[in-house]
Amino acid sequence: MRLLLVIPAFNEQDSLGGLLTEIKALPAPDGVTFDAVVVDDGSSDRTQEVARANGARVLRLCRNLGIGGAVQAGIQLAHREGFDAAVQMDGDGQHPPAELVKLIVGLQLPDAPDLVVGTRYREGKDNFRSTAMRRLGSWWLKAILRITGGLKISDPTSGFRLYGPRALRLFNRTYPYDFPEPESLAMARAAGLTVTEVPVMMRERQGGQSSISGYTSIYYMLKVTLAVVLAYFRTPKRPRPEAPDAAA
Ligand SMILES: Nc1nc2c(ncn2[C@@H]2O[C@H](COP(=O)(O)OP(=O)(O)OP(=O)(O)O)[C@@H](O)[C@H]2O)c(=O)[nH]1
Ligand SMILES: [Mg+2]
Repeated sequence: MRLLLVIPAFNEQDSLGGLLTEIKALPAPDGVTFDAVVVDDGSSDRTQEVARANGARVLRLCRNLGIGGAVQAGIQLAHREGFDAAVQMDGDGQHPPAELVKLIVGLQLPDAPDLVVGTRYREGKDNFRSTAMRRLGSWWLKAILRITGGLKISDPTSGFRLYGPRALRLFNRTYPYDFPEPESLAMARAAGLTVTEVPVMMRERQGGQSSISGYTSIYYMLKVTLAVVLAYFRTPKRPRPEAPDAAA
C-alpha cells in the first residue's frame, strides 16, 4: 500500500523540522510505503526551506488557499499519482508520527472504512488539554454531526485523518475551503462513505501560531454549523452500513 502524508504548513518553520525528522525515523509498517508532501501556500517564513532541507517534497502553491485548499491540493496529488491512501497531519507537530500506525491499521481490514479520524478524546484518560471554549465548540459540532448525519465522531475538528481510495476520489473533486474538518465529515457521510475513528495521542503545537483565535472561532462555529446542516439536505435518505471500528 502506497501512502502519502499530506502536511499542510503555513508559517511552521519552528515545528516542521522536528516533525519531518520524526517521520524519517519512523519504521514503515509491513506492506506500507510512505512519502511526505508539505503543502505551503504563501508562508512568509522559512517553511519551504526547512521542508526541503529535511528531504520532504514541497507543494508550493502560488497563493494562499487556506487550510482546505492546501489539504485538497495534497489529496489531488495523491489521487493523480495513484496513491492508495493519504494521511493528513498538521505541520505544527500536534500529530505525533508514531501514532500514524493506529490510523493505518483499519485500512488493511476487509471492510476498510473510507475515512479514519484520529481522536484525542477516547484514550480512557484525556491526553490533550484544550480550552473550555474549544471543548464546548467540539461538543456542539459532535452533536450536530450526530443529529444530522448519525455520525458518532468524538473529535470532529481533528486534522489527523486517513483518507482511503473512495475518500480520495470524493475530496479530489470537492473539499471545504476553510475550517474543513467537520464539514468534510458531513460531506463524506452525504456521499455514502464510511467514517470511523481511532484513539490517538496528540500534543500541543510545537511552535508558531494557531490559525484559530478570537473572532475567527465564532465565525468558525456559525459557518461550520450551517455547512453541516446543509450537507444533511444533500444526503440521500437511505440507511447506510456502519463502518467497523478501525481499532477493533
Ligand atoms: N498550507 C497551509 N496550511 C495551513 C493554512 N492554515 C493553517 N494551515 C496549517 O494547517 C495545520 C492546522 O492549522 P492550525 O492553525 O494548527 O489549527 P489547529 O491545529 O486546529 O489549531 P491549534 O490547536 O491552535 O494548533 C497547521 O499545520 C497549519 O500550519 C493555510 O492557509 N495554508
Ligand atoms: Mg494545530
